[in-house]
Amino acid sequence: MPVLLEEFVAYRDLREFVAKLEKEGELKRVRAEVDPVLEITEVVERLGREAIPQGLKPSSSRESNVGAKAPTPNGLGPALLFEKPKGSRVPLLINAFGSVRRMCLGFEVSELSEVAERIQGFLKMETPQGLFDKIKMLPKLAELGSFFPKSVNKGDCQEVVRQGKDVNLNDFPILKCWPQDGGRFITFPLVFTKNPETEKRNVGMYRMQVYDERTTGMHWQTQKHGAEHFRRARAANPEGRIPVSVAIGTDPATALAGMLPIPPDLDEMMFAGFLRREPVELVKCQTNELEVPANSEIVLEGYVNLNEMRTEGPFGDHTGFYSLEGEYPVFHVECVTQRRDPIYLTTVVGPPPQEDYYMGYAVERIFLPVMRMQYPEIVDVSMPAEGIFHNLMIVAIRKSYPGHARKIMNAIWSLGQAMFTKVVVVVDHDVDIHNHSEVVWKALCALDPERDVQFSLGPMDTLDHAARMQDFGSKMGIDATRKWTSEGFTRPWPDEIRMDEGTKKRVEGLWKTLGIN
Ligand SMILES: Cc1cc2nc3c(=O)[nH]c(=O)nc-3n(C[C@H](O)[C@H](O)[C@H](O)COP(=O)(O)O)c2cc1C
Ligand SMILES: [Mn+2]
Repeated sequence: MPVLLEEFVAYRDLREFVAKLEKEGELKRVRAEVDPVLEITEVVERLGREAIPQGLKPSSSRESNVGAKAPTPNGLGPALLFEKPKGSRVPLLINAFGSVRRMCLGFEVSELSEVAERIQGFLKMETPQGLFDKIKMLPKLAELGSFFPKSVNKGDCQEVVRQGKDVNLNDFPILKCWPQDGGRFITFPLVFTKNPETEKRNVGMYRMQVYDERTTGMHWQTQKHGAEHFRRARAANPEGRIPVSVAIGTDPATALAGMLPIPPDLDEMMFAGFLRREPVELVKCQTNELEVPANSEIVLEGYVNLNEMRTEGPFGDHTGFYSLEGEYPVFHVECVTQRRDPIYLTTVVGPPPQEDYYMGYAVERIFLPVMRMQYPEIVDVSMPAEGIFHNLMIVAIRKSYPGHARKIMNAIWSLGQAMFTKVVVVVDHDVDIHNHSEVVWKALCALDPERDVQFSLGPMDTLDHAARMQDFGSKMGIDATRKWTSEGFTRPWPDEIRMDEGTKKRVEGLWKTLGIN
């Protein structure tokens, strides 16, 4: 077993994480009044602009890329706790996960690969079947470490309860992020629903546009699990409604579980328990049957009508462009429960890199071993920030047979949310894929475009504004591996230029005598 469970004490809640960040010099308090309408975004942007050139510097390592680390992103500056957001008495936390270090602090590991190793350790316990079987084995891990969520009777998230007319979302410092945004958006929610057929819980992070004191949009995109729950319930009873609850601000592992690309009907709260190495405590909502993390700062309880849609957006998105208006379901808030002194957790998405790049990077590192269990030929993957997750995935493989690179492209397009990947570039195992200059150089050198580019059609990210239709379009795979005789390439493939060690050593010995520097 790679990790001793006793070594860890999970964060109780968000404020314990805030205290940790502060202790580690990773958080700044802003005592001046700043407006959640645009100004907070600009403060965060400014931090990012100052930090980026360093933050995204690629590793220059030319050594083995197996188990390669982060492109040493130092992040986008510190986490910020705005103590006096204009127009609200609730402090606002942002950029809490805006660096690899803070992601590690969130998961209580010194490197993200430790999380990956824990998963790998568990996955190795049984004969591999399919990828999904493996992920579904996670409940078995729960038997080992009892990571299943625990129901409790009381939660700090219910210290204050407001219902009906007392509900007012304007109590909270909800951001309007960008000038052309359709309004204020809750950007870091955990949206709880139940599969109406299996009763299984889902938790997704879906942004919510505030329409008025008690109504928001519910932007679950069509391929997401919340949207599937909605469709199934509507098919059974088009005039009905489904209960929905939204938790804002929990301990870090739980807060991040909402964005994890795990299979349908696998409980994100169980996965959160696995990540934090302690079960998530859930408390029953006051006005509907759902359960939410007892340690939440704020909970919105309510329902979504199955026959009601409303225009949502535009919204300055993680593509760096505004996603256009669209028709989405509407969330009616019937009850707000909260702590006496809640912290409002939020984030800004926008031109890359933003805080969500670091969240996505953690997902990339954590799920690599899961991919490698099914496809051991995959040595490593990299999703550059500029590729905004779904536009570009670089995959290094140990190539074993003709057409191997194309098999991997098709694998990526069939793998959970990796199905959205617009461009897959497959390179040989000896390319340092975290060094994007090296990838551009070597991939282009390995290419005969007509021969090596392959197109496919399938589901696309809703946010892809260039696709021929919303949610459907083409993908491109680039086989940038060395071509083999067995693939029809008959000329010899040249060696890469490298100086020999003897000469390097001799010049090293001579260096000082050369008078160059
Ligand atoms: C900051 C942030 C905002 C997001 N906003 C949305 C959103 O508005 N709609 C959506 O469908 N997915 C959004 N996502 C991605 C989902 O959270 C992610 O795809 C998740 O796996 C969905 O959960 P599900 O697989 O249970 O549906 C967002 C992710 C992050 C990190
Ligand atoms: Mn899910």
